[in-house]
Amino acid sequence: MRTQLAIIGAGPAGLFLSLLLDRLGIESVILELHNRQRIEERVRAGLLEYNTVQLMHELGVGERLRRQGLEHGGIELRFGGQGHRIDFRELAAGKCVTVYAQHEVIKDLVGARLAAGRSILFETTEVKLHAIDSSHPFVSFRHNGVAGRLDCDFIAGCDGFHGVSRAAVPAGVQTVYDRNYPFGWLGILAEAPPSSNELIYAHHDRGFALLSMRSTEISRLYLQCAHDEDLALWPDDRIWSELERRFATRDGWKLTRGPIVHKGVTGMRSFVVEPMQFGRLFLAGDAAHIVPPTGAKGLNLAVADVRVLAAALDAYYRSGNADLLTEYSATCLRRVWKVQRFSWWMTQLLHRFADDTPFDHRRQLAELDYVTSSRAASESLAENYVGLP
Ligand code: RFL
Ligand code: PHB
Repeated sequence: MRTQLAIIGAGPAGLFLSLLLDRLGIESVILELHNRQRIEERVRAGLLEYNTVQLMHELGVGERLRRQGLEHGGIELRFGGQGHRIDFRELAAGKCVTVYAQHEVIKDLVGARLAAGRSILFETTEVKLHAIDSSHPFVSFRHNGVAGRLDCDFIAGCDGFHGVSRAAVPAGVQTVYDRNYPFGWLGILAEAPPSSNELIYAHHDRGFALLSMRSTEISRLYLQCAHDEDLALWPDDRIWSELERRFATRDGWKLTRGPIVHKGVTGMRSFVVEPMQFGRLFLAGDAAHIVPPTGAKGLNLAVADVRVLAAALDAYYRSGNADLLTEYSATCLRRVWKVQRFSWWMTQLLHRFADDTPFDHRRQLAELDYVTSSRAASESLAENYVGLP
């Protein structure tokens, strides 16, 4: 089999890339480890930046998003028992964000790709990258029990943090920048109407909590917990009581309870590998970087990477000019590091760290007070949250 671009992984990075390339007349084949149902049901992100939403519309996959997405013109930061709104429309040039689940994005993208008659090889195992530092790279794999080989011009490693692409780069070429946080998030989906129209990021002595949603009927809520928290210790009632304590306000705000239909624990890390390219292999999305979810950036950053890659491949195939491909890593990393900074900043602002001193606690509260009372500071938060240009 031969194609122009072999794409490893049908997550947001791989799927957006394939649709962008299709529009440019560049052929690609996607190799995905899991089956269609599994990738279309995986519960993950929920918040799309302004630019991600625009791209869905440009690619002609925004129809369900237009109907079902919930536009949010602000968020609330809650601390000291009081809420403070950050108004994006006023502070970020009229921009807003949209709540629309990642697995719905995946359904829209997979549907569009298959409807266009392009393939995704689901349940492809034993993917191995070969000759990535030559002009004839190829990928070997097993599909439907049969060994296969895909020859290509370039490979896009879009296979997430645990994929095989990053590991194909020879040792010593890349530098890893890594930070683990000594806590995780316990996340639930509940059949309960969201108790607020907008997201609430709550700072509390007992730890961080986040109120988000998936629809007007389904709430998505998170609690800061241990990174290896045992879910067996968290019956539904304990989760709701803990959420109520962390979201409590002085004026008696009420959290609506409902049946919990999904529970999970997510670890938190910041991770960047540099450079994001080696030979004919280009890493994109979580394969190259991870951010803690506090800034809601992971999916959006994956989309930003593949936009850069698609534009560089377009220039290459149109004119033979490889300059943009050569600059791919440096171009992406400028955004990656700004998003890393923002995600770290939101994380350190809102979470409780085990070694926090009373000084750290007072400093956090002062920073929250500053962010919610200074126009300059709240503008900076809003500009980063809706997505840097
Ligand atoms: P993905 O989504 O991990 O997709 C990688 C794909 O590659 C496949 N794969 C392989 N295929 C072939 N061969 C192999 N050897 C393979 N190994 C893996 C996988 O099956 C998968 O289909 O990476 P991608 O495309 O880079 O997308 C990244 C995003 O998924 C991720 O950053 C976000 O989910 C992060 N994130 C959030 N991002 C946001 O922008 N906004 C949010 O609100 C947000 N909230 C979150 C989040 C992530 C969370 N968790 C669970 C980590 C909330 C949470 C709780
Ligand atoms: C979510 O809805 O899953 C979500 C929203 C905002 C975040 C992280 C996750 O910062």
